[in-house]
Amino acid sequence: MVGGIKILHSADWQIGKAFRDIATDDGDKAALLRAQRLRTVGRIAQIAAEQAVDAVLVAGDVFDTLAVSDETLRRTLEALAGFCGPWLLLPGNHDPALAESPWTRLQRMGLPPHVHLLTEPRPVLLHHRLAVLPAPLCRRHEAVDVTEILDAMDTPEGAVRVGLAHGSVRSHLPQESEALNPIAPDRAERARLDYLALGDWHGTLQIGPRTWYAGTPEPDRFKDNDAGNVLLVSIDRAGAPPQVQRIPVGHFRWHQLQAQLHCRDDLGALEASLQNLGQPWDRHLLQLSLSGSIDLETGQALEQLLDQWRARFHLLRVQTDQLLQQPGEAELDHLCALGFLRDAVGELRRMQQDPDGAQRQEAQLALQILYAQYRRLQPGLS
Ligand SMILES: [Mn+2]
Repeated sequence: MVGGIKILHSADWQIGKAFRDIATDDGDKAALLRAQRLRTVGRIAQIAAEQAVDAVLVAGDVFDTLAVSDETLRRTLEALAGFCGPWLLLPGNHDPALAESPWTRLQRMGLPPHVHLLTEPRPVLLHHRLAVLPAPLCRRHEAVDVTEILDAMDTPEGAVRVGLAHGSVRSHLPQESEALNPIAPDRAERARLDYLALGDWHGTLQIGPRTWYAGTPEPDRFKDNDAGNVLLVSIDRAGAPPQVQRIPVGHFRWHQLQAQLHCRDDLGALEASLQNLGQPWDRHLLQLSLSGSIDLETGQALEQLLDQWRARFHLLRVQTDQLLQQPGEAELDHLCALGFLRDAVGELRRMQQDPDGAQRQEAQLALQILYAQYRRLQPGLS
C-alpha cells in the first residue's frame, strides 16, 4: 500500500525581474522589489520544511530572463537551502529550456542533489509514490499544446500522478491572457492526473477539481487577482481528490484605488481608505486615480496629504489628469470683492460654465491665474 502525498505548488517566481517601470521613478524601490522575490522563495522553503512536504513543484518562469546573472542563479540556490527535500523546477516562457539557458548554466555550476531541473518531458519518481510528469517549454512560444505528451506517460502502479506545466488554459482565463502556449482545460482527465500544477497566470486560480494555477508568490503588478500565495496540496492516494490550501507568502501588496474629490470632506474619506490598507505601511504599493473637481485650497491640502503617504508607502503613484482644480465659490467671492474685477470675473465664470463655449478652457485658466496672483498679494490667506 502506498501512502498519501503532500506537495507545495508554486510558479512564476520571475527571479531577477527588473521592474523597469518602477525603476524609472526610483531605482532603489525597484531593487527592493527584486530582492524581495528571493526572500519570499526563502519563506517558501521554510513552509515546505514546516509542513514536511514530499516536494516543492515550481511550474515555470522561475527566472525572469535568460540573461539572469550567475550571482542571481547562485542566490536562488541559496534561497532553496531552507528545505532539503526535492525541489522540481520547470522551464516556462520566460526561461525556456533552450540550448543555452539558466538551466544549462545551473547544471554547469553544480546543483545540490535535492534540486531537479525538469528540462525534459520525462516523469520523475519520488519516494516511490509520487510521479511528477513535466511538460517543459523548450521555446518561448508554442502554438501547440505541449501537455499532450502527458497523456501517454507511464508511471508505476499506485503512484500519485502530478502534472507540471506552464501555459494558458484560455477558456478559463480573462481576455488579456496569452494566446500562446495553450493547455487543454481537460488535460488532468485526459492524462489521468491526480493533480495538474500550472504556472503562467499570476493569480491563484482553480481551473477544475484537479487543476490549479498557484500564481506568483510575490505580487508584481497593480492587479487584484489574488497573487501572493503558494498552494499546499494533499492527496491521500492515487485517484483520490486533491485537497488544496492557499498559504499567503507575499510581502509587498499592490493596490489600485479610485477616489472622487469634490470637497474638503472627501479628503477625509480618501485618508480613511489609505489608513484602511493597514500597517505596516511600507509593504504597500498604491496606484491612486483621482477624479472630480476641487478648489485650490483643497488642492493644497491634498498635496500635503499625498506627500505624507508617499513617505509611508513603498510606492504611491497618483494620476490626476481627471482631477480639475479651480477657484471655489468662496475664493472667487474674494476676487469679486475687489469691485472693478467683479464684471471681468463674472464674464469669465459665465464663459467657463457654458457647456458649448469655445473658450471654456481659456476662461478657466484665466480664473486660475487670477486667483493665484490674488493669493500672492494677500499673504494673510496662504
Ligand atoms: Mn509565463
